[in-house]
Amino acid sequence: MTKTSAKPIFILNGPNLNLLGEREPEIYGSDTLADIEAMCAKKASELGFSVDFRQTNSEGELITWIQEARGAASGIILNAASYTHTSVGLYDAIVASQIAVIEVHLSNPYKRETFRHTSYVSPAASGVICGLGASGYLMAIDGVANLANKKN
Ligand code: CA2
Repeated sequence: MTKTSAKPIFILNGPNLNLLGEREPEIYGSDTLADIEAMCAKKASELGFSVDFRQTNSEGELITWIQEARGAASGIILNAASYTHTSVGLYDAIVASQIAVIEVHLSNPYKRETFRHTSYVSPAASGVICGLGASGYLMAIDGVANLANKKN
């Protein structure tokens, strides 16, 4: 069923992800963030959703966007990048948003430095996908669509 009236899926990206494709392709792959946005828009449209795809280097802006998503989004896909490992503010915003959040990471933080093994997002998230590169975003779109369809 096509849901042209469905609210957009917010896809929120944190600090330094604007650099994707420029450096560290062995860790993060060679797709740019614009490439990932285009893949996500295509995948979402096949499922009857649109995406609102954003990137910021600011923790406060990420929190403001999570607050905005309540009532305005079908769900959130969140790659909070380094703030994943540091931000109680993000945890509080996700809990307050009462909206499905799927945490995504391109790399597998658990295979990396120990400071990446803690996530302040995971305890508040509906699901977590990591280590699968850009395709993790597409899997997360499936996840948000399933959760949104169950709810409606
Ligand atoms: O694997 C992921 O998606 C991460 O969220 C990426 C974050 C990192 O802090 C997390 O532990 C895991 C870093 C994003 C920085 O992206 C860059 C891309 C190209 C060059 C340099 C940084």
